[in-house]
Amino acid sequence: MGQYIQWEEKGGVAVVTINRPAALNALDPSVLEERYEVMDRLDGLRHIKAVILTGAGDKAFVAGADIASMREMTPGEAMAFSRIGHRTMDRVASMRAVTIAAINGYALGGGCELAMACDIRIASSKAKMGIPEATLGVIPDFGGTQRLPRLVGLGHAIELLATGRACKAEECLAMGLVNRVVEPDGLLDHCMELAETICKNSAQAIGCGKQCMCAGVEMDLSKALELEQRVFALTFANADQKEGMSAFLEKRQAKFA
Ligand code: CO8
Repeated sequence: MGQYIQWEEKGGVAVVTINRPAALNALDPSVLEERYEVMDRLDGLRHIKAVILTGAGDKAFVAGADIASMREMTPGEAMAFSRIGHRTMDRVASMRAVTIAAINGYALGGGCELAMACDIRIASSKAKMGIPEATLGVIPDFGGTQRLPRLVGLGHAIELLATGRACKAEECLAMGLVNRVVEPDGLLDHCMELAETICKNSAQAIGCGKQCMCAGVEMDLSKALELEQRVFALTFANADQKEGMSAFLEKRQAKFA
């Protein structure tokens, strides 16, 4: 167990918790490095099919990058910090397993960016999300200027950037920033049920589909459709294709690797 990032495994699901509640789980370089190491390690564990990310305490998922450690930074130090942040967010975004952000409270700045690097976002009704960097004289820099408009469109993204306001969970749902809003007490159970459903399906197929979607949205449509055809054909080289289709025809539950 690290100092700030703790994780436990339940079946094929890893639950990873940022544990720095006194600073509302703010991300300083040590927290980011630890987060990178844990995600990298989990990516090497083939039996882990879903990863739930959450924050310790009942107040915050992550209240952003650590403002105290940034205040006196020079531009060069800010660049070094930015690199650590991007490396960590990219590590989360490129996980083989499906990643689920269980947003249990404030997800601001770097916290909102961490949630956006995940595949799926489930918010507690108490969650608040936003990018308040303009109130601090900086811009979002853990992927926020790129992932937010891709998720919610430029209009909502620029409004959130310019006002710096934190949106309630229902508003986040309406703009497509989160997949679902659930009661705070049921948040982790809900995410676990979702993860268990994911674990029943073919991890190979999900991985292939995720790659097509993530790469495809950055390509022109005709190239993306070609990619889909090639990856579809390749799934027939996987044992999971034989098992999944045989199980259906034999009227039994599929047992995927
Ligand atoms: N950094 C450091 N400490 C923090 C942070 C943070 N982001 N957020 C909260 N804390 C600390 C507070 O300082 C406080 O510490 P202490 O008890 O020692 O005074 C403790 O957490 C509790 O916080 P509050 O007393 O403020 O709790 P409130 O309930 O009154 O308010 C809020 C909760 C609204 C979440 C409030 O804490 C807040 O506004 N926090 C800052 C949110 C923010 O601005 N986040 C964005 C940070 S910038 C960023 O993420 C940029 C990412 C790109 C980085 C680029 C790298 C180069």
